[in-house]
Amino acid sequence: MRMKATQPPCIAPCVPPTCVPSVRSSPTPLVLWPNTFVCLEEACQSGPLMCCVCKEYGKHQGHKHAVLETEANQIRASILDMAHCIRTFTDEVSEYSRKLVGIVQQIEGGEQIVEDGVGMAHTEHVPGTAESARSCVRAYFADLHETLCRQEEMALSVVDAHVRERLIWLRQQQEDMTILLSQVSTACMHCEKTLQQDDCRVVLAKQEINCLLETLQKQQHQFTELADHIQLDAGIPVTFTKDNRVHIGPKMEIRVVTLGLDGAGKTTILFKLKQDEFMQPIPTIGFNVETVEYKNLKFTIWDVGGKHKLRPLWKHYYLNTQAVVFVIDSCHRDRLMEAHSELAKLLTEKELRDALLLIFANKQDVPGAVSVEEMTELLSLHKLCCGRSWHIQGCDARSGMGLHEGLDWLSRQLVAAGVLDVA
Ligand code: G3D
Ligand code: MG
Repeated sequence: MRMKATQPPCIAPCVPPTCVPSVRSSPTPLVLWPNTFVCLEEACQSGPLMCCVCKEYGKHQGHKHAVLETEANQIRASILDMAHCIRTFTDEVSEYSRKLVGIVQQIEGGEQIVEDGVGMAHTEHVPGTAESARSCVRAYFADLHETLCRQEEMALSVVDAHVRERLIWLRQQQEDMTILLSQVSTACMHCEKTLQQDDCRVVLAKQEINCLLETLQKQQHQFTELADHIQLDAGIPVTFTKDNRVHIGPKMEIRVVTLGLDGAGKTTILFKLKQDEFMQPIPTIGFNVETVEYKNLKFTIWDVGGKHKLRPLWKHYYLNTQAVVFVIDSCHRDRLMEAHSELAKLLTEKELRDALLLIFANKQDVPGAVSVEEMTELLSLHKLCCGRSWHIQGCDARSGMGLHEGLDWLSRQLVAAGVLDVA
């Protein structure tokens, strides 16, 4: 609120002074301000001359200074104005203070008197916003805690199942080894016994001994094969996904489905990731499936044919898919809208609701290819993919440029931070 500015009071006369001759014999001329002084005596009311020329000057007492009166009136008016402003200002400050008190009460809450059904008054606690916010936080964390407990239980049950299976297998192995050792020791004892017999019995035992040695060799061979393939390691490597699922084992398996229009470069991408070398792709009839290992992830990539007639089959590959790789041919501007409409259809599929979406803007090596920024704009990706984890990556499937960056994004999304490089 602004206060009205007031003029500083002006005491100086408004009219320049004039010299008039004094009626009294005064040695110096009297300096007068015309119409400044008026005589208030009744006799002078009809002609309020300046006092100095009033006939009865000296006797008349009530003289008024007109300039001062005007000045004073102006000051009075501005004081009144200011008083009005101050009143408004005071009202506003009081109103504001009242609101502050109300807000403090609303935050802190308090007691209020209410009547019950039989007209008895009693006090009731009214929760403030602080209490409501605290309750809200408590409810959120209780929910989170419950979810975490459930997830922890599930993760522990995965570990327990793994340990149980592993121990069953190891105990089975222990039993097999005990049987094997006893068979070997029986064979040894038999051989030793035969060695101590006379020539005739040794010759007679030849076939039996040969049979025994053959069995032993076979068992030894089987054992060596088994020992070569099985790592006797007590470690239980654990990896967590971002949604707090646990994975046990050195590689976490991820099911990925690669979709897109025909000719976009899906098969070329798959081959490049798999073999790291360029192969001449042939149009995909049905699907290709390959396992690509990357960091501690093992991607099972389904490359499904993109021809118009094959697109209704895409939905058969959605189940349990953790990520969709949608490939777009960046040098085919006239097919961008078709790609957009297929992508839009995909995103409405219930089974892909939680799937990550990696868009490969392929063929970036071709001059005039639509850039990642332009593609994002043209396909309104921010709007289309709103609410889900998505990423667009420019790539050139022939050279492999950009492919690993795309997989890196996927692995960052799938594996909880900090446990990506499981030993
Ligand atoms: P699809 O599986 O999505 O149907 P393909 O697509 O992998 O069969 O690829 C279609 C064509 O695009 C192939 O060419 C392939 O070599 C080419 N291609 C794929 N990726 C790229 C890329 O990044 N750059 C360039 N320049 N070409 C690419 P042909 O000639 O065999 O049809
Ligand atoms: Mg193909």
